[in-house]
Amino acid sequence: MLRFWVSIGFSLLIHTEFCSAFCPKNGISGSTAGSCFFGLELNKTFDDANNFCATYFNGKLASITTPLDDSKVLELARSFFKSAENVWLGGTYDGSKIEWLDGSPDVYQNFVSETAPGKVVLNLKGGQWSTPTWNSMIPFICLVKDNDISTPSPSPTVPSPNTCPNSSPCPSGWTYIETFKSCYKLIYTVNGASGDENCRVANANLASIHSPEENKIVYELTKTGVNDLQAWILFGGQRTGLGVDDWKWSDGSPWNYTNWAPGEPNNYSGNSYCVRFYADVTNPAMTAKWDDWPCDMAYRAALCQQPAKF
Ligand SMILES: [Ca+2]
Repeated sequence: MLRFWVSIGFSLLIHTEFCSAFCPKNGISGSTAGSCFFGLELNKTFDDANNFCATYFNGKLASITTPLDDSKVLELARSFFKSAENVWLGGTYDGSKIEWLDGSPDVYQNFVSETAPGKVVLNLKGGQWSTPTWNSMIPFICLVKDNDISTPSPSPTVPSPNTCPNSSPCPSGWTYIETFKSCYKLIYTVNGASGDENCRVANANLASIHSPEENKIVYELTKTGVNDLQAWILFGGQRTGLGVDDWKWSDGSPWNYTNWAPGEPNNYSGNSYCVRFYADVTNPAMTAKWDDWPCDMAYRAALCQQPAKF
C-alpha cells in the first residue's frame, strides 16, 4: 500500500493513504471510489471546521451529491454524534443553488421546505438539510477523496483501490495526529476532577505538551474560532508544590516544556493546581498560552490523549 506524507505549515506530518483517502475507523466509503466520509466531534464554526478537514486530513467539509451518500452520511452521523442536533456539511446555499467547497456539482439537494440562504447543515433528527441563522459552533463531517493522484497512468500491477481501509490507529471518535503518534478527544464542560476522570475512563490521560509543535496541535484541536472570555481548556499539567517549577504531567511524561502567559504561574488565590489553556481569547497575545488556575473551576472542555495503537 502506497502512502505519502503531507507536510503542513508548522511541520506537522499527517499520514494519509494514497491508495484511497485516509479513513478513520468511524468513516464510511462514499459512492466515489476511494472517498471517505467521517465525523469529527469538535465544535467549530463553518470556516474553522473546513480548515480542520483541510489541514489535518487533506479534505473538505463534506459534499453530498447522491441520495445514497445522503442516506449513508445520515446513518453515520446518527450513530457517531451522541448529542448533536445539526452538523456542518460543506455547502453554501443561495436559496436555489448550492456551492460545495470541494467543487462538486449541484446535482442533488435535500433541504427542508423554504430553507433560507446560508451555510448547509444536516439535521440529525429530521434527516434533511437546512441553514442555521448564525454561524454556530457545531460538529462536522469531512470528506476526503483520492482524486489528487498526480500520476495519470498508474502501474497496472498496482490494484485500483475501491475501498476505504479503516486505517486509523485510534478508537472511533478520536482524532489521530501522526506527528505525535497520538489520539485526541475533547470532553466538554468539565472541571479538573471530572475532566481527568473522563479521560482515564477512556483509557487516556489529559493531554501533555512537550514542544511548540505539540502546543500548536492542542490549539488547533481546541479552538473554535469564536472568542470567549471563558474559552479555557483543561489539559494535563498538575501542580506538585508551591514553586514555579513544581509541576508534572498527569500521564507521567517529563515536564520539559512550558508556554506560560506573562506573569504565570502565579498561584493566584493559592489554589491554582491545574492549568488552563487559552483557546479563543480576545487578546491575541494570550492565544495558546497557559495559566495556572483552580481545578474546581468550570472549563469549556478537557483534551484527552492516548498513544496510537498500530
Ligand atoms: Ca494563574
